[in-house]
Amino acid sequence: MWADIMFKKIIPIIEKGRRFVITGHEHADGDALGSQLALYYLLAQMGKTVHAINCDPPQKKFLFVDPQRVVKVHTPGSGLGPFASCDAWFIVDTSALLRIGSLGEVVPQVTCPKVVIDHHTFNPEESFADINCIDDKAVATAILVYKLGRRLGCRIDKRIALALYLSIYTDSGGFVYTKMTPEAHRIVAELMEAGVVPYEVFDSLYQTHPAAEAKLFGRALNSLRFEHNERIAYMTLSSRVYSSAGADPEGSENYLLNYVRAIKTVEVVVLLRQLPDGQVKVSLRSKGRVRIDGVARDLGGGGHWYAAGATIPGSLSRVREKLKALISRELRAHYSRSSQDTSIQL
Ligand SMILES: [Mn+2]
Repeated sequence: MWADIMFKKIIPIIEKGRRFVITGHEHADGDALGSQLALYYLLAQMGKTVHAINCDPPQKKFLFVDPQRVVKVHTPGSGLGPFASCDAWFIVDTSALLRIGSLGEVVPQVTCPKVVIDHHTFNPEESFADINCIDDKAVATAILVYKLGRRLGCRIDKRIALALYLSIYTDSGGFVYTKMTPEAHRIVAELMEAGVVPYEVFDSLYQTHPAAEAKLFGRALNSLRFEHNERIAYMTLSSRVYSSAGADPEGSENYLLNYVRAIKTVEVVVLLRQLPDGQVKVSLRSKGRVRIDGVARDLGGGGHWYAAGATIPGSLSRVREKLKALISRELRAHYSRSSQDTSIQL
């Protein structure tokens, strides 16, 4: 395995070195933060001096894995500081310099080896590291960090186990995504033996919604309309609804979209939300068969194939009409490509 060959290069660097820096990608998800913290505590266990630094602060919901707040936030323009004398700079959960924000300007300036540990598809054009330890079959970067820790002869203590667990749990969608393996389950078993309590992680991550959000949910679901044989779901929310519900719109949006996307017949979910400035924020989610990035682009926005959005001027009803036409177009294109499903009436 490629990662094994890379471990042979990384281990002597760690064994000989004394000071290390670890960085995760911007807007760190559970895997980026968990891998970063696990590696931090593994190196600290070996008696090394370690700095963990990102371009932006961790999301609040993940702070339970970093009670000592070891992950610091970089101040752009603050110079090289303690990093100038480091023996290696680890970048976890990305191999692209663009994904580490303001630190992308600092990393190329230091002379020490840059070591990427990652599980995303490797793009040589975006690569900057001296060593790329990548296994794109791994369900999480944390699997590689775990294996590296084992090869270094480290103990997986509770702090490390919790960080690794957060990574694997979130990046596997709760151990169900297609990259999940028996090996990853065995590692998870070991993390539980080290003291991780799955229910506590679940509780910290997912049972933290404010009560006001439930009211907002009710209003949003009241506005739910279906089109195209329940394949497209629309929700519309005026700015008045949000202010009266008292919930944080950004925080509840994803939850709402995922809930509606889970309806069996639904292929695409559309949420139209009126912003205080009168514009309409369009959020689109697809189940993974109909691409919606083109729709977002046509509205002047963007995003991924199956999760995209745009912010546009106009009334809720005008924007909705515009979207109906664009999404019908995508559906027609999709179903004319897929010959299996000929029963669909548009
Ligand atoms: Mn990841």
